[in-house]
Amino acid sequence: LPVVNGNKAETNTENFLEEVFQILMEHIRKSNDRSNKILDFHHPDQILDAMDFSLPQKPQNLDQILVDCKDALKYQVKTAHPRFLNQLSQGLDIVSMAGEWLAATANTNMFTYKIAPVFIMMEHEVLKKMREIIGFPGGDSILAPGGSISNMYALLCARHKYFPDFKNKGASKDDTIAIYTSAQCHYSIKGACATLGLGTDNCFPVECDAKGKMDPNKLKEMILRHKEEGRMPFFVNCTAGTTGMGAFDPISDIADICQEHGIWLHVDAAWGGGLLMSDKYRPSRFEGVSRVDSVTWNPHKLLGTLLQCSTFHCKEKGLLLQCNRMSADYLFQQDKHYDVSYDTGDKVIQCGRHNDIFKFWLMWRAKGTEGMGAQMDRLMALTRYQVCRLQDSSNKFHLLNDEPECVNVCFWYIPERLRGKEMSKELMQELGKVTAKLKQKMMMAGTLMVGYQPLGDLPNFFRSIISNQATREEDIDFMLEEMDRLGHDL
Ligand code: ABU
Repeated sequence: LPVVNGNKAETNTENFLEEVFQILMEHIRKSNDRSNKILDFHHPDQILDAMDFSLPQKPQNLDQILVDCKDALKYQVKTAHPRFLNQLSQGLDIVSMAGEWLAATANTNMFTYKIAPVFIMMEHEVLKKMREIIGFPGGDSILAPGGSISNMYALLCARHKYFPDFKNKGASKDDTIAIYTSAQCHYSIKGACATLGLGTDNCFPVECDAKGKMDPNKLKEMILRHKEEGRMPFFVNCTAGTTGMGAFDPISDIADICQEHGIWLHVDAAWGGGLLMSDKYRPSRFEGVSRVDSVTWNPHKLLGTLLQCSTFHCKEKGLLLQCNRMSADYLFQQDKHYDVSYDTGDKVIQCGRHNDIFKFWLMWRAKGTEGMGAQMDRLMALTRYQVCRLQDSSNKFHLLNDEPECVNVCFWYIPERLRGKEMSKELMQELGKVTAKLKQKMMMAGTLMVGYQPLGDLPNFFRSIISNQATREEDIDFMLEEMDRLGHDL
């Protein structure tokens, strides 16, 4: 900061940053104090009145800048609050946050070893370790801006492998291909088909069983039928942890089918990937994962690394570079004096790339692989507790999945007027309406946040997620009581 009022630049800088630090600490304290609200909800027009968003012609002084910082956090939803059960990403891992602060201070781009030597080596180490956990003996990986882009990389690699001309010639005969994914997969698979010119019409949803898992027999039938029709099936996406129910598709059975038909198999473990760290849950959730061609895994979800940290892993080394290389000669000169294979920038579709690794590396060092496994087991134990508590109150809550495979607990809240009735289509519709109304009451009360969604034929239901390490059994008890307090007369 510049010299102001005769104070040295260094003193001004330190004083300013210490004030910012106090604001950040206050937010952390408030987020972890259960007596505080999660949010103070304002409609968009109200928030425009409450805070000054204008961009002034003249500079504002630092006192105003500190007020701006305070206001930004004042109106922000406290996603680290132990009763924020709304999103897959939640909590505030303190070591990971320290890593994010450090990464911001280092402020480097991640495209070349030249300007990010330490962080590039860290990426190398972390991604190698993640591939080992998945079961890829070699291969290649990259960090991407979110799970949707990671999933797109999977389709990009598969497209390049099966249609190498596509990179140069574009979409010329795209009506003969076929891509498969479960009907309950993340929408990014279809999105990637649109973005990559593969066509959403060529992306076929495969039926799921009652638990939300892809039915391999249905997949097989579709592949055979499409082959007879002259299509070329080339990509199957398995979801390991669906966004709604948290279901895991049977990877091993699907790998058998893909192997028989020579189809690329991707596992979207953006959500459920954290369970790869658990000796208890990995075998049942990820049987066969080492056989697949690529994996998406987002540490910023179940593992609790700060947003964002999304990884993509490809079994075949060199493919990412082949399909994305543009050889920009101002960045990726091949005659540099160091090993240019550490210039990772040409493997990705971005140029500028944020340092998303340090916060994950630091967190992993602080917990160890064992610590992260234990954290996963604890989240699953909390999920079990939640299921039991909901079962104990079955007059007030109707569970949709008695044995969740991940930390997704799906249920309806039943207000007094609808208790004791036989479940029917009409009742479900009514409970779906209650769900949206109760969510509104929750938001206005600011004491609890639980997400809701419809799924297939099911009308709106609550989907409670616990991925915050700060959440305890008492918060689950609170959730049940608070929902009943707010919703009994709906
Ligand atoms: N698939 C991105 C995260 C969605 C969620 O938090 O519910």
